[in-house]
Amino acid sequence: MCGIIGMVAKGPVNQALYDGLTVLQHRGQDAAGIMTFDNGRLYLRKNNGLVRDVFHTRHMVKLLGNMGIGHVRYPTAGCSSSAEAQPFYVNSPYGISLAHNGNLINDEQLKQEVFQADLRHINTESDSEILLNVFAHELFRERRLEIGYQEVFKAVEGVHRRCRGAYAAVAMINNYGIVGFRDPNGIRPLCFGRRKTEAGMEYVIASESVAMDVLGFERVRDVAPGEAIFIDMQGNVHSRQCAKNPVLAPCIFEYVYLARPDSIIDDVPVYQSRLHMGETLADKILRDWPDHDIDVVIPIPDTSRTSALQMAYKLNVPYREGFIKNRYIGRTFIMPGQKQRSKSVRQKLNPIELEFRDKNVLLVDDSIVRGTTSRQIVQMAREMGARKVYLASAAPPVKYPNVYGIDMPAADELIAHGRSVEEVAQLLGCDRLIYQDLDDLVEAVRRSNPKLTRFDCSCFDGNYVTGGVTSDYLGAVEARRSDAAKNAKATADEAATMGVYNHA
Ligand code: PIN
Repeated sequence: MCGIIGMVAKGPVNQALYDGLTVLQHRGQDAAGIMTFDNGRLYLRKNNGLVRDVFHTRHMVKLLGNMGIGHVRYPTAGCSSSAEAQPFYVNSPYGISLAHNGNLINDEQLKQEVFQADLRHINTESDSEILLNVFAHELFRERRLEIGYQEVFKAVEGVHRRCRGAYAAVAMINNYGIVGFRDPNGIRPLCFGRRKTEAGMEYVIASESVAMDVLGFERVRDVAPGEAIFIDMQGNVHSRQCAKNPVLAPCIFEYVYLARPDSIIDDVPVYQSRLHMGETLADKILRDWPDHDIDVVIPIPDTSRTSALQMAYKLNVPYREGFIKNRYIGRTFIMPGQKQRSKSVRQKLNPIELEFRDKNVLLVDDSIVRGTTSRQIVQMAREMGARKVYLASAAPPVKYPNVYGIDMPAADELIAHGRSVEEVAQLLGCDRLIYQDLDDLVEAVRRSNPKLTRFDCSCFDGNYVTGGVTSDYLGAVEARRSDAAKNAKATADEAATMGVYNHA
């Protein structure tokens, strides 16, 4: 998962892009980058790390210009080399840079095409570099010295024809402007905003509306699936539907966990959808377990708080904060001769005994993925003296891998994959496990915008909205995502970095 932003303004954009990336930081903490354009030149700073660590004053002063794009990255395929920080850049045609959120599923085939038919070289393992080269090639087809929005939209049409998967992207074309586009299913979010200044209108395209709120922009609307919005350097805005059969099917996991609660995605306030999830989950308990003996509802912070609050209200049971989250998690230092030890859940979440002792507690989480933290949390609740420990998940069982840009483990590492609810409950060690039903989750989100008829729910039901997700493809994804593969890649990356330094 990643966060992207692009801006065409009347004054310098460096600080605004930095601030925008800071509020999109939850979408990726692995790497960050900003590319700006000024007076015929590009300026770039990108590296691994958090936004506040990547950009120092010495970098910021050099990011000149009134137009730029930015990116925060969360690795999707288990890669974390700094060479794959975004934005990416190609110098032909015109000089194009791009920031991408999502994942292409026909990347292998595209990589071949890009090399053999388009005569372009891809230098990283990143599908975002492929997306950039496909876009660049489609723009190059026109072979014009000067272009306008018509050519830009034609190039996006070409991208939609060739690329499969999830992509919300912003691309900056030197001397022309910035185009934002969303795949024909609108799987990953993208929205458009503007701000009036004395010098004229300024425009922004970003993953989430929260970036607009904090920058003082007005959220105009979501970018439609398949649509492209082009803002030229003079500040003229053009938009067009560039896909043949666009069908909006946003990723439902954005509402469950990924997006900030204060964002609005596809006209659904994320916070409100989480309240609704709490309601539908409480309804399920009242329906299936009318004589429940829950004494207290306790959220597992942070995301689940909104749903848990509404659940408690509907169940007419007190809501209590039973876990305190440490906001400042430090680094883990590995001393010579020691093995890496993962931080215990206790270091991140400390329980308050008073809320557990002799009570039947209902713990609420947004989702259960591997189940590793859930198991430890259930254990902690027992150690604190809880009589019964029940666990509710605002999302249905996560059973299938995500191929659209969320870094989820391989299927056999998902605790609910191939297991019944009872089996999962037993593994987690809880007295009762209540999952949201998928229909209820869909209903909870739709209640805020009934026009939404489809969602990508693939990690819950295994239906991949783009089609083309074959078992061969899933096998390859799993091989890349397994813990073993990630460890091997990390060692290789480390060795590569050392090699570079040794030669310098
Ligand atoms: C954590 C949100 N949430 C907690 C993410 C853990 C699954 N996990 C998904 C639960 S927070 S596990 O609110 O952002 O702090 O099932 O893989 O162990």
